[in-house]
Amino acid sequence: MKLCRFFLIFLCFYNLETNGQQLNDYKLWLKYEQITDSKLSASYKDISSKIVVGESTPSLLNAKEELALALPQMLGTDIEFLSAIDKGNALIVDVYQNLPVDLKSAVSKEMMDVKGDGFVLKSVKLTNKKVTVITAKTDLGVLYGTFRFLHLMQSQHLLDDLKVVDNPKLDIRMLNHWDNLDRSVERGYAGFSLWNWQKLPEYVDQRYIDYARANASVGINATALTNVNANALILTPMYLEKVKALADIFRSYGIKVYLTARFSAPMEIGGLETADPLNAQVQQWWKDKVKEIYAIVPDFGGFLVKANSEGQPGPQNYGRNHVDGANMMAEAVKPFGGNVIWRAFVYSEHDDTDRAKQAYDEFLPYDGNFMDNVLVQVKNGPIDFQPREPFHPMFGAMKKTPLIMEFQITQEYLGFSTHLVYLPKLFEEVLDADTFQKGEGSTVAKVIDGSLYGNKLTGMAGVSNIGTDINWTGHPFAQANWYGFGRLAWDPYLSANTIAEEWLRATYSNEEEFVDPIKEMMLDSREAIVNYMNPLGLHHIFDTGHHYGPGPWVDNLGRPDWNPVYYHKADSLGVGFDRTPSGSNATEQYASEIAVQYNDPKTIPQEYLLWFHHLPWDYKLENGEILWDAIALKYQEGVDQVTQMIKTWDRMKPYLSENEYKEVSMLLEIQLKEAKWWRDACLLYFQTFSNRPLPTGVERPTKSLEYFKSLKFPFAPGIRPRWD
Ligand code: BDP
Repeated sequence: MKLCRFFLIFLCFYNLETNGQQLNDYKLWLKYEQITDSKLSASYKDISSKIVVGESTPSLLNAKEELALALPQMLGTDIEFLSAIDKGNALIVDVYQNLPVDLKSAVSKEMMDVKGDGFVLKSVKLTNKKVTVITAKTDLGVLYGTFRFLHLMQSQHLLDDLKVVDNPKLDIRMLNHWDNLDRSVERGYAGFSLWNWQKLPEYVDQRYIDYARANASVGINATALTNVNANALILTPMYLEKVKALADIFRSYGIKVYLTARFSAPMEIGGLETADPLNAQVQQWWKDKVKEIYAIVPDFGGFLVKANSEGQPGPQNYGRNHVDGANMMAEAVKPFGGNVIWRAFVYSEHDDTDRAKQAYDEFLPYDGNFMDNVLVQVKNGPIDFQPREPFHPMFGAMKKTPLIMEFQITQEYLGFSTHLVYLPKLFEEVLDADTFQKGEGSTVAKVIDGSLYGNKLTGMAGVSNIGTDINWTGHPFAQANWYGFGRLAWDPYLSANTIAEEWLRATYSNEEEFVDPIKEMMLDSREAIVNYMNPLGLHHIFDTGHHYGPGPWVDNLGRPDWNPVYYHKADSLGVGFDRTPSGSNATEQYASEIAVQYNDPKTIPQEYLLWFHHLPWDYKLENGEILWDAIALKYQEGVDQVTQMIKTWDRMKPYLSENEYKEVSMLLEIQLKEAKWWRDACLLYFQTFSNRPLPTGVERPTKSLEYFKSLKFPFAPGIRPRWD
């Protein structure tokens, strides 16, 4: 029976391979291609052809299945599963407590450093044989260790003398799916939602299993299935049965399911007249609902809540506050060990304070008042997932509340799934940023891993970029953003460089001549998009609603803070948002070390210049350029960087299959076209204020500003559905 399952999985992958590049992309970074280096292959065979795997739990069985899938492909030979170590070398894969005594003592020292679902990989010499041990305190740890072991093989590390101890540094490592029940995905650019609600619970798509495998392979252990702009129906019995089916699949891969809770659910599906969090009936409704959920999904993670934000209902509708709302739900899930993740993405149309300041102003007074199973989820920057933002000032300032980082993996403001942009570079920049809130070295990473203030609950969330596209993420390189998010959620101190290399080796090739230049290309790609979209601290100048393409001229939306003109404030005198004490004074929300540096246009890092300053068009930058020229040259630089990416990719043809080459090559051409569109549209528009010529070196636009303004995209993907 088991063999049969292995065979089916194998067959499934085999078939995919015969069906073209997209199908090969389906396998993500788990391609397990044959090792061609004969020495390495011989050494791998030596240590991993005979395997003993503990079979006591479903997670261990998953580890076994993964080995059964991966090793024959990589080694080009059969492997043998044994029930115990015999005379020869062996790979042993089991929880520590089940290891034979001699192996236990051989790894006991390393095991002392293992925490939670961390693991040990170790080569152990026993008389006349070598045993490679993959072990952990938990079965999930063993599964994580197995994936890491296979990854080391895929990336051709020597495994003869293994000694790895690795622990997850954050507790909750979660994807947030902005998936609607009609299977549209808000800000989704890779097809429809993976969750086929209509066919669930009976029909279990192989995709659910492969999704879980991919997540587990990088340590992602939680998923919020539904959009933060929530539909209360997900909490009804019919949908909960479907949620259960998914949770049952994900469980053995260590993935807990969370749901988004619509605050008004007690009224919409509970028949109550209010959703006031201080109302006893409402409180009881949530308690009963939670009890019902846990009876169906015993390891339910908890609720993710967007309340009183962009029109979503919340406690403020009843004159209550975020603490009242979050604690009411936290009280309900507490007896079951659940969490409430309460989002801090709030800004109000009735408040004319700088939008960048509002979340901090609203949440800081509540610090210390949330229950201990509440985490406040904060976006990486104070506005909204822009190509570059300074880190959110709540990080470091909110000392008594665990903050969970929210990154956006889906590229709402970064070229959808058409542009090659390697996001771990952006994530790393935020995680490494120094908040100075407890002296130098108080990085954002230390805030979210709990080490700065000793918070007990920790986590990182990423808004998913996954959909039904065969290659999962639309752009093959967007897979690296899913991968990289997972790796950083596991260890926020990893470098974007290391992660790019890991991903490239597992996904494409181990040839240095390929890995090195393509890694450079990935690492540069984030700066390229900043340059051709939002250079020097410009932000939120996207076209209305869909955020596809430039719209710096937009000034007609209902709320001032939805209009690009609110953010760039271009006029005949200059451009930029004054957030210093002479303006909105947003800098006061940062530690004084930062405020002092940012308040002065001479000392602020140039990449944040126009985020914090309104400066004259002829303001002289350190390099002698005037601001207008610098903006124009940055736009041009972005376009040039994409041209360079195309050249680099072209040089890589010998290392790629025809299809591999072609799919990225076509996407890069679109990226170049759109980079030029951004450059020309933005420069023509800003030129109406600067009244200056384009500096030498900047290509002249071939279309007029009117042309760019006339472009309309009513069917751009990912638009928020009308019903919410
Ligand atoms: C913005 C998106 C919007 C989301 C919102 C959020 O444009 O679709 O609903 O964030 O995070 O980035 O709640």
